[in-house]
Amino acid sequence: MKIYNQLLNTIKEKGAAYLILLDPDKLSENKLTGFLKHCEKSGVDGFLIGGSLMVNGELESFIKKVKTNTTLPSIIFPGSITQVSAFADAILFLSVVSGRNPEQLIGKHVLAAPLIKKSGIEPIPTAYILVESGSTTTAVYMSGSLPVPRNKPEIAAATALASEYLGMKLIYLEAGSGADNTVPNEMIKAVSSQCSIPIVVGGGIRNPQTAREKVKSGASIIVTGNFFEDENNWTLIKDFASAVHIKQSILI
Ligand code: 1GP
Repeated sequence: MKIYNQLLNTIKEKGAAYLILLDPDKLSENKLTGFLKHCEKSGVDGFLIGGSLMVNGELESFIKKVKTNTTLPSIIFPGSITQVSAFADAILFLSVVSGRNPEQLIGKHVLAAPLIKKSGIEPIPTAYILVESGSTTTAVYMSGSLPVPRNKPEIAAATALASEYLGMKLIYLEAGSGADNTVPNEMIKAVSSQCSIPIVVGGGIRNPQTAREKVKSGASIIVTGNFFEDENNWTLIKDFASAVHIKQSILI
């Protein structure tokens, strides 16, 4: 549980952790090195790597390049069972607990488990809760399941609590990459009032203030992806990091 414990330590020290999602389809390998350096000096705590739909990117060579250019943890955020690589540090072992599609709840996991064992990387059991966010997101479509209605925080809270009782180590409240609306603060508060494991929040977060609101509502890990696909936004990475690191900053 090395990487999981490292995340817990970061949460304890800084108040919350800030992870950036790297999608090999969207970040070209020639821009990658510069981006990683920028993230390191801006206070990012680690990377998620993957995507619901990987069309062009070659995951293995991408992860190798990430690992040679940063010492920050590289955690696979798999969209399918082909996204397992021994070169990463860990993998979110995601079960789409918001849905009722058995393949996404346990089926794919049976196929992936031996591959993860063989790779030697650390699986982090994660309850993945898709939250309705305006229009149909890739994650919802690809999972073949319904998201939790955004005005039903009590459903998210009960789902998260059941997941914790089942032994999950993280709750991931996902609005979806590029979501119109982020996970509602009320929902994060409801989940946090029920659960003692860390809550990850991602999807549609486009400014540091929003990231800070999610942390104040009870998120322990914030994930952003899309926003930094535009190189002009890279100077804002440090503002996101200090907004998330609520124990360390006086900002916002
Ligand atoms: C990670 O899917 C998110 O949970 C990333 O979302 O690309 O909208 O930041 P964005």
